[in-house]
Amino acid sequence: MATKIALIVCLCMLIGVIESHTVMTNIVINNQARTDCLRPTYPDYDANTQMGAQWPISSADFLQNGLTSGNYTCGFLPFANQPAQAKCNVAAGSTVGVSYYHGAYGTEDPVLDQWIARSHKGPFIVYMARSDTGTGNVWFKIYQSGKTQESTNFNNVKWASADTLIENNGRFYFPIPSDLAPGNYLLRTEIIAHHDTRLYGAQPYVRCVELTISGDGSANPSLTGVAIPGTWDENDAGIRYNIYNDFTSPYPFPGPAVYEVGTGPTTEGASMGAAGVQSVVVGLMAFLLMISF
Ligand SMILES: [Cu+2]
Repeated sequence: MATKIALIVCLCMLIGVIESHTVMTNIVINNQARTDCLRPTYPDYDANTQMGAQWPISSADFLQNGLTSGNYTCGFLPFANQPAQAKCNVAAGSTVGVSYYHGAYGTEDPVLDQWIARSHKGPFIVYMARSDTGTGNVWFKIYQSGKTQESTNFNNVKWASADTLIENNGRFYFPIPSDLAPGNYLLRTEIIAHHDTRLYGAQPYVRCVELTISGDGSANPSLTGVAIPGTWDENDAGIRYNIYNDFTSPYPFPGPAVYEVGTGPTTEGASMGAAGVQSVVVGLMAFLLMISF
């Protein structure tokens, strides 16, 4: 009996180790943590598939779902293309947070590693798309953070993940562009953990949130957006980056440049700005003057 119990305990610990990565668990808007506008993901642990919510969408030991699969858009299918229970209202220009959870798994520090294991070094990147599905050339990057402290000593180099995330008690904060046209958007968060470069370069942790943006902006950067997947793959320099060998060189972020407020294309047929209305009125008056002579 004692050996049976010992065996069960041992198996549970093994499952814990297998599952020990991280997952985004909520979005913090106006100091309120919301879970209802997150796209679904795996249940915490699925015994049938031996998969869990905390799995990266690809890794050295999970090759079949790479950065060219539909899983890369918002996370594991079929979960991640199911609608969220609700959309979260966010004012353009406001700062939001997202939280991660790991649990006291494995042999690393159970307190400090409750959000993510400290080994999981890499960037944190956020995209948005004015889209319900995230398919097509719709994604634009709104935020990225790579190395947060440079050093020629590996032990003193800090990364957004896991160093800054752990320092911030499991949360990243970033601003929503202030000039976005109001409407429904997907927000896509991605941690790319670079601790395991053996086969596949990286472990991306991806999840999407459904937002309704409010404000009086008119920018629609999705008009010049990129496809995810499809714009880069597992051979991208930012995926292949080796944190142990390359840490003194700049981190080459995958994907496009971060969207700069004020530079975006505006929504076709969107409300005309005051200057636009003025020029139409002036033009019409000139035309009436012309035909009256
Ligand atoms: Cu991991």
